[in-house]
Amino acid sequence: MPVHNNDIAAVFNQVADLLEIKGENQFRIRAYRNAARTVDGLSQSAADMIAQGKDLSELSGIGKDLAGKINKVVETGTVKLLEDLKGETPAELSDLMHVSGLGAKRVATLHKELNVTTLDELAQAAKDGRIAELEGFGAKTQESILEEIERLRQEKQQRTKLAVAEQYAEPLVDYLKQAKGIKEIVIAGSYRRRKETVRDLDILVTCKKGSKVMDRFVNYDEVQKVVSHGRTKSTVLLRSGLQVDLRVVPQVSYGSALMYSTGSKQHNIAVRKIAVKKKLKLSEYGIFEEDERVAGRTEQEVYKQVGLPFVEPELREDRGEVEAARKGKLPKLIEEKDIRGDLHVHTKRTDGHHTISELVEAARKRSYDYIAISDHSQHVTVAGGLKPEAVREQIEEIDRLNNHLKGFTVLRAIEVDILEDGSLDLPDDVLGTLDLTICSVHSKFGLSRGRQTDRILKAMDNRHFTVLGHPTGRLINEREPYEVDLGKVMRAAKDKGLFLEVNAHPDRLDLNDIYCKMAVGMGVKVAISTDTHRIDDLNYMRFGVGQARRGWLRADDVINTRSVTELKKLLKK
Ligand code: DGT
Ligand code: CA
Ligand code: CA
Ligand code: ZN
Repeated sequence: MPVHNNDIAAVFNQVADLLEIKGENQFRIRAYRNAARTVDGLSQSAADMIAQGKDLSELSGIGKDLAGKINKVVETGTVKLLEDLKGETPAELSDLMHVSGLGAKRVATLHKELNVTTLDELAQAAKDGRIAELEGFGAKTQESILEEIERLRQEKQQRTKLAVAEQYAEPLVDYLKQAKGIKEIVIAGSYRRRKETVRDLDILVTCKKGSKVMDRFVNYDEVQKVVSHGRTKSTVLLRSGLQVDLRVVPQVSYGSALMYSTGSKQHNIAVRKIAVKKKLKLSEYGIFEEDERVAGRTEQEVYKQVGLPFVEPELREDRGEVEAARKGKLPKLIEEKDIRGDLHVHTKRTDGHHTISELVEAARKRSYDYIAISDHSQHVTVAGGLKPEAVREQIEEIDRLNNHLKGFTVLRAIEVDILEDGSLDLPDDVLGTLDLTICSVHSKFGLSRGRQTDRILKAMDNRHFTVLGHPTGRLINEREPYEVDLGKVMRAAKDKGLFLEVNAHPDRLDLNDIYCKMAVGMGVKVAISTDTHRIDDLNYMRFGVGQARRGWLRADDVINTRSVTELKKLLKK
């Protein structure tokens, strides 16, 4: 099994947790935490970097010793230090550190005094009333520990896909907007950063004095449980299981509160560091110079005060955006209105639900200039994949349609399977009549990393290959990506002038944000496509664009921002 960056980060975080429980030196602990974060934020797999002979000690916060440890984790899945620590301190104790309100000291005490090692034992000890009796704990702490464990258990269940969260968020916001005296209302947090999944919704409101927005919130029909109800801050659980936080802030703090609750936490910390250097204090309440508020009404104002241009929410992940902002090198991100057409659309002929004409009409309503009809190829029998003869019929239909259409083009395409041996699922003479091909893996997900990569590379040798469809095959919360070396794939795409898809379907979002950033870094262009099966699916474009923005993509990095003439030139290369 190849070792992923988050596995390496998990090893370092666990080392840090166990060192902390042991009461070790703070600097040493912080070094491991920083290393975990650095590795987690890499836009490339550390294992790949090592394989390419790169020196990891050149990464910020990674010295020779840590670089050596990363090597060990890649080789063996762990490091000796962690195994030694586990010999002295039960590894499960690091889970307890995630119960908020329990720092390392308290975890150590609970272990020593009550022999608690797991979350279950902790819950039992709390239920028995044994925690309240410990010195420095008390009944209140005991109660909040129980609540925290319950919350953690729920959190461990899945994060909510962004598209699903939207379905709950939009009606709620419409409902809140009807409260008297409301001024601004915005959903901040990971939702505003357009992260593919969210844990909860963080809503921010400004309103006139005496507004009843908070009461309105806790009395919403869909509320299953009011977790807390305060004057400026409340939390509810919706029937869907989604948690929602609502905060009311004064207008003078709106910008700083918005920035704070948009996050990410790491981005906020990075910006705050810059503020501190300028002798400014940045908090959710505003920017203060010697206790005098100098900014806070708008986010623009807050960034400006610390000497930065506005940073788009999708970039706020502490993946280099603060540094880029400082140097005036933030990318001008792609916007949905830059998109001129959709390059992955299915019809009734396979598993879609509409005719080409219906799809054309819907695409024209979105002011597109073109769509590519890309039904499945024969290998996908469950979807009624097309045999060569059926592809020819479809091409004739497309050509006839194009003769009548003015100012709109239907492109001839196919979503052709990449077979196990790397060949494409249709003969060259058929593929040669198309404007583009979306080449996808739909079978044999379990191949080893080497074989899966070779399979795709071989497919890319076919001169009719244009776009690699949903490049990792993952389904969010449902199916892990297959093992593939996308670094190699992208290098081949770059060499041959081929493209990767950002599949905008909210269950896929594949390429993800990290891989989008990797593509930009390597100069590989992408197509953002919806994989439409029903007409409404064309609206998924916004999720693809959101993911692309999180991956630092500009309009120029995306081929379907081109006019049809320019696009055809790119496809011919
Ligand atoms: P999620 O909910 O896991 O999908 O991700 P977020 O980013 O929405 O996280 P959440 O809901 O826990 O917190 C919302 C924002 O509040 C977060 O993005 C940044 C801010 N925030 C939360 N805790 C802290 C903190 O301890 N320090 C700072 N600076 N900001 C925080
Ligand atoms: Ca959140
Ligand atoms: Ca929250
Ligand atoms: Zn597909």
